[in-house]
Amino acid sequence: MAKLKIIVSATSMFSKRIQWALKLKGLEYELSIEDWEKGKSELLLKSNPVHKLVPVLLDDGVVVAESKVILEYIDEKWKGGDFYPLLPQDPYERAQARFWAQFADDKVTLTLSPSFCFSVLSVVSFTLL
Ligand SMILES: N[C@@H](CCC(=O)N[C@@H](CS)C(=O)NCC(=O)O)C(=O)O
Repeated sequence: MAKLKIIVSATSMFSKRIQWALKLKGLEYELSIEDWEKGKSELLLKSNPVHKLVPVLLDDGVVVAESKVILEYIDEKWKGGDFYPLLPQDPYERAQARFWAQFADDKVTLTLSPSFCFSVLSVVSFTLL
């Protein structure tokens, strides 16, 4: 299997949650780090033409964008056995996890300073994972 690649930027909290998820699953990956000062890379523009945002996951010929979509893809593709489940099994608990993940994206990231926001989203995402 080709190694997973994620397109990220160094300070992106949305990118970090993908890195944590892959680590929790025990999957190896390589990073393609955007340098915003140089503009967006051809790889990013080609891989996420709709939003042109990081993170993007490249998995053996398929491309997945949007961090929560990527998390669900990872959780559904690498499940069972020794793979750590990112979402709880119980439907209500899954709904709660999704609710707070959405809350973090919609509210916390918009209303707090970038550094504090990063800390809060880190805690929230990690709790959910
Ligand atoms: N809803 C997206 C948000 C992604 C996002 O905002 N990415 C930022 C970095 S944290 C980005 O790529 N910014 C570059 C830009 O705004 O042009 C997700 O969850 O993946």
